[in-house]
Amino acid sequence: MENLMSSFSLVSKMATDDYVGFTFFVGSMAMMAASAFFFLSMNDFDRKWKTSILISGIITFIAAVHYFYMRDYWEAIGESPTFFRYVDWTLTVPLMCVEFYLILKVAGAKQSLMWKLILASVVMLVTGYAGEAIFTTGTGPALWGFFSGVAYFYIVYEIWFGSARKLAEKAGGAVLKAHKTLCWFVLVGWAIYPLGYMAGTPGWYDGIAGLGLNMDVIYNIGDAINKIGFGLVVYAAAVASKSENKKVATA
Ligand SMILES: *C/C=C(C)/C=C/C=C(C)/C=C/C1=C(C)CCCC1(C)C
Repeated sequence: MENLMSSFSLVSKMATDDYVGFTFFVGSMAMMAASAFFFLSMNDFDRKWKTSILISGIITFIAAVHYFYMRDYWEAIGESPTFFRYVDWTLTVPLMCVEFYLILKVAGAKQSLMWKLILASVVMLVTGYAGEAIFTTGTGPALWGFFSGVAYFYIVYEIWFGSARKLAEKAGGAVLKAHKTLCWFVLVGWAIYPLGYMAGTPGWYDGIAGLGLNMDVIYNIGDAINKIGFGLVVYAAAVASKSENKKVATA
């Protein structure tokens, strides 16, 4: 009976100080809840914003599915689920670039802007994966982390000072406000990830693991802020633009 029970058991015991397991678990629930919220509220808005909110929901939904896998992987194997992590990011970060483009489309953003951001984000993630999973010894993590950082700063530059900025200013109102907030997410929220990378590189800052702040805990906090927060900014912009339109209509 005991054997039967354990072979049917879907959960394993989670230690009370297993912060990685805990944040994977809470993360999967938060991502699911956020997805339900975005999917159920998207029909309150006109077409332009509906697509943006749909994508917010797809981002958190893709993350939720990966979080289920990552939690299980962590519980079963006790290692960082680097592969699933980067598959998740490679799907969701380009979708965040699509969000930037969709928001700026009213101001005449061209698809080339979207592709530039997507390409830079893929370079950032592929080189980050190389430093985290392939070239893990000697100068490998520093070198590939540096390449990844260059791509990251290109994205920061493009949205803060490049053509994306000019388009946002042209659009004004709710669009400009959302763009500015999302710019801060990329500058500050996304900077959490290189900190996680450094905490995960042996001999660098892995000492802060003593605080329970290991690489995966840092990545999980970053994901919650950036995926759910990012989506909520888009949602808030949709709400604001709705009341802007109402004002125009009744004026
Ligand atoms: C939802 C997931 C998001 C927003 C992931 C973002 C990931 C990054 C901004 C990662 C950046 C990295 C660097 C800038 C250098 C070191 C390697 C990375 C991949 C951790």
